[in-house]
Amino acid sequence: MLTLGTAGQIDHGKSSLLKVLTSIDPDRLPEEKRRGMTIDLGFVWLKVLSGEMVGIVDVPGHKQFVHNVIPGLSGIDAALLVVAADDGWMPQTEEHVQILDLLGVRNAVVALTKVDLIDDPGWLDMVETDIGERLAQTSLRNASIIRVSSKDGNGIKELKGAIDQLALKIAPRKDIGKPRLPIDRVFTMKGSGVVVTGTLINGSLSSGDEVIISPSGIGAHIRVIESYKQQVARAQPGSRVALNLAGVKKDDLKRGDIVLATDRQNRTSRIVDVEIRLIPHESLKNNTELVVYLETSELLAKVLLIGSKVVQSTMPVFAQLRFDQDISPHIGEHFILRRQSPAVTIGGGTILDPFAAKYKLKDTDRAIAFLKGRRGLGLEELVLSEVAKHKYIEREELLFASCYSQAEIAAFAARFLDEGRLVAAGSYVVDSGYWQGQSRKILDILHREHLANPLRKGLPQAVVQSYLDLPREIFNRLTQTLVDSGQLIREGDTVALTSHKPSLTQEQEVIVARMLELFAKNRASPPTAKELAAQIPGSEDIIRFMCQQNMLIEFADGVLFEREHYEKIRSETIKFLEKKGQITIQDMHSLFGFSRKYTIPILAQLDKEGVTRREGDVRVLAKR
Ligand SMILES: Nc1nc2c(ncn2[C@@H]2O[C@H](COP(=O)(O)OP(=O)(O)O)[C@@H](O)[C@H]2O)c(=O)[nH]1
Ligand SMILES: [Mg+2]
Repeated sequence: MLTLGTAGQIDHGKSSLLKVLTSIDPDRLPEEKRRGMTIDLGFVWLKVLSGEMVGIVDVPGHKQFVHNVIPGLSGIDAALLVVAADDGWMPQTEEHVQILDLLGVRNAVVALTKVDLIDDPGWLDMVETDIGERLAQTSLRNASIIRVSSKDGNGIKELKGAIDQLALKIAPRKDIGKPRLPIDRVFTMKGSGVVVTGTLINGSLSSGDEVIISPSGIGAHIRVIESYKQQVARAQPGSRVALNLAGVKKDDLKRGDIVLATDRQNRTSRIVDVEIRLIPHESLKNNTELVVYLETSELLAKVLLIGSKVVQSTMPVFAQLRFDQDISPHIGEHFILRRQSPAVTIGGGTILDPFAAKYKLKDTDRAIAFLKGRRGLGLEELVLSEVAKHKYIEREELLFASCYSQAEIAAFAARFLDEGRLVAAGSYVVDSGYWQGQSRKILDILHREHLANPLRKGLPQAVVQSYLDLPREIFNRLTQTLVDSGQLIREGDTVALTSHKPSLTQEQEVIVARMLELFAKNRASPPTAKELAAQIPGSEDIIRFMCQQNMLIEFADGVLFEREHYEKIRSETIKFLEKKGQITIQDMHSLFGFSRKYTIPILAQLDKEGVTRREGDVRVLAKR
């Protein structure tokens, strides 16, 4: 499936040529018939040698209608440039060729029309030479020139042959599974409702599909698809299609909107980083508002030059387009820049970052480095720079708005994961530099924590995570990696540096000795955490440390016991139970001298440990 577009000066015979080539009149509007000129886009089609259908978009050649030309030429595979033999190269030939060049159209055939009007073969040679020289500077430099007359049919067969050859040469449009139909016409048809037309790219659409209109996000249903006046179940990328849509009104749709297969494709943006190139003898000042033709839409945007104040040559420069409305842009899309008044084409460019942040002067170097890497649109650079830009990104989201399929993108990501240039963390891919930075940050946070609180075991993971602002999946993967590599230890939900050994200072050792003395002196009523805190400032950390070191054990309500003492109580309690079968709070009091304040937490602890079991007011041995 292939789409051609005509180009060239008004009255050079574009529409007549298509009529002879295809037997279809591309001029359909009553006004076009009356004035004998093309005003808006026309569409015809042709079967080529391979049996394939080739759609042809006919564009108006009058200067006044360039705003209709560009939407027609964006999305074409090849150009049919028409130059009248009597006039030769004219201003609109020039402007259309510039547009084709800026849109990156490389395939073309030139029809030198109206040769029936010229008797002097020398003249024809001269015009051909002129055309060849002018095209030599453009993307159309390889186009062949065919002399034709729509009046007497001379050369039409040769032209058809050239189109056959072109169709064989051009690689079929890629199906990347993300169909886009930039709408170039909207109309209603009696009995079937709203119809939109355009050149389908990047994927296929089927009748019955639910679709999304961008940028509005309105949903619609494809009732019928026609391609070259034939009803088809499925339309292939590269073909001209007309969709009969249900569920939308004509007023909801306009040229420039895009039919997308999924809501996910409708990621909108207003700030886009691009590379632009001016046509010769044009200049552009920073912060100029221009008309941007992107796919089939006509938009206004402020153009901010990145790293320069003015452009005065045809050397490409980086820029930021700030649109006054939402668009759903794609990496690699071409666009045309025109002035508002006078309405002239001054250049064009390619989208390099569809979701850019507002450019600030201080970011210039970084922005230029980033865009330089992307200008070739190579997937390798795009993947790496995209992950670097986001630091981490969900795999599914990676370069979704690009001219590549998700499978192609995933294959590159997988390679970089293997090579360690990216890191996988759950559903995310993470830039390896960022990953290492975050690892260092975790180690640093813990290092500082251990310095500040040498007695503490470490920090709860949640606290460390709160310093980092990372998705849980990535944080968990990061800490796990640090644990696996032996840099971190994890106990419960606490993490610490492996090198960290909580230890006491000399003064703290004195405090510990004092505390142990208090425990030894008060066997039946050991001091609680609260009581210790009141007597000994700074005892909280020491108590926690002593618990961690198994010197103390803490029960409910801050009741503390020396570990050895508690273990003795436990074994004596078990002995008592083995003899008596049950134990009461009174028994505990007579055995150890404990008041309820101690007995209840101790019995609760024994229950918890599975030593005892409560039965009414008494404890019995738990069955083991
Ligand atoms: N003698 C002659 N006249 C032609 C030829 N092709 C087109 N014309 C005439 O040129 C005029 C403009 O043609 P049209 O196809 O509308 O040009 P367009 O503006 O480029 O689409 C019409 O009057 C056509 O009849 C040709 O090959 N020979
Ligand atoms: Mg015409």
